Amino acid sequence: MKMHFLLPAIGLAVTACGVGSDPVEPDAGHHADGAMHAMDDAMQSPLPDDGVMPVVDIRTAWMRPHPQGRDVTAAYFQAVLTEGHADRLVAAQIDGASRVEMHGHTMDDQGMMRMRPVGPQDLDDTGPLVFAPAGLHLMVHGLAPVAEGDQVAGTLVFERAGAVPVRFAVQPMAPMADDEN
Ligand SMILES: [Cu+2]
Repeated sequence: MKMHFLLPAIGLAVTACGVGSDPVEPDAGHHADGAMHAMDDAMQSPLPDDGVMPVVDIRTAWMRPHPQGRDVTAAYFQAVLTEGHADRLVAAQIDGASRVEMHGHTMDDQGMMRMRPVGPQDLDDTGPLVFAPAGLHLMVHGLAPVAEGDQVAGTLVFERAGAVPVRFAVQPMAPMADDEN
């Protein structure tokens, strides 16, 4: 179930992560509270269990270089079920980062795109779960600055498939092989 709460207390103008040239929100400390996560978590329905243990393949994982003087950046990937039919991304970790949040974008009543923390994200066998600019993204806090050409290791944690290692290639633009549908 998707929820579309607005967060006036958090409210930040976006350009946010990846929409404009500045990939990072203007106020990196804007959502220290975890209230949103708790609400989303409470609404999760159980995954269908068909007896097939899901296997998740992570593709086109990349991360933007840090903007000058900032310690927040955004990371993207696609998660594909190569076995099984349903799973759920529940958390993300990135080596060296102090905090990684899953964010989405939503339109406010003035037509402004705003980003907000989101809860666990379901994936199924009909297509990839896509984290991409202007959509879902990982907000990466406290990582030592990365530059184009760097590789950053992390872990995506799925409810059933468990911890899946991922390696993010640092680059300013989405990979060309990106087959976003
Ligand atoms: Cu964000």
